Amino acid sequence: MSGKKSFGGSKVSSRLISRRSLLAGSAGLTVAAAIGGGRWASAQENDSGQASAGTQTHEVQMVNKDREGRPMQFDPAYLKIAPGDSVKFVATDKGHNSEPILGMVPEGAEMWKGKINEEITLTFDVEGIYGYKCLPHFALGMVGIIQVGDSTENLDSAETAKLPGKAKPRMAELIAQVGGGATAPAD
Ligand SMILES: [Cu+2]
Repeated sequence: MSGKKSFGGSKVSSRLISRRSLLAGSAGLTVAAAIGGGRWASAQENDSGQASAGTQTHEVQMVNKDREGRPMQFDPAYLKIAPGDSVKFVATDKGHNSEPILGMVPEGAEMWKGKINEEITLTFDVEGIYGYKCLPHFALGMVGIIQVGDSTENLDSAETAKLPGKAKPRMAELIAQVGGGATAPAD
């Protein structure tokens, strides 16, 4: 099997062989180097192709008013990403931060705590639902959800987290957007 594969490969490089054998006497060694080089090149193409189609960095803006006119928001407040993707919290407006809501992150996930005005980039490897907040504007409804992958395993426990003031109805809106979760009809 592998012998036949090599023949296929050498067909392509046979032109290289003859050209090189004109230049250099040691044709055998040159051939091996040429084939090896070709394989490395194609392997590199595959690697870079996977990288560009794979992990992405998404942006969440921290704003005083979102695109729909809500005051003190993350935008987008609901974001679905693939495991291994990153999220950058952008300090578009001043006075905001990003940190998880206790009880609203998957088991085994790393926690984070952004400082006020701090732009942080986080990589999410553990699948599940991540509820997070801006600490100064938590009760004003400045909360968000990042869904990593398709797992909704911790959705039920996330739904039972106690949230202050406007965070509660806002989070309910976002939970309704979670893919794979039960979407409650609007009142
Ligand atoms: Cu805020």
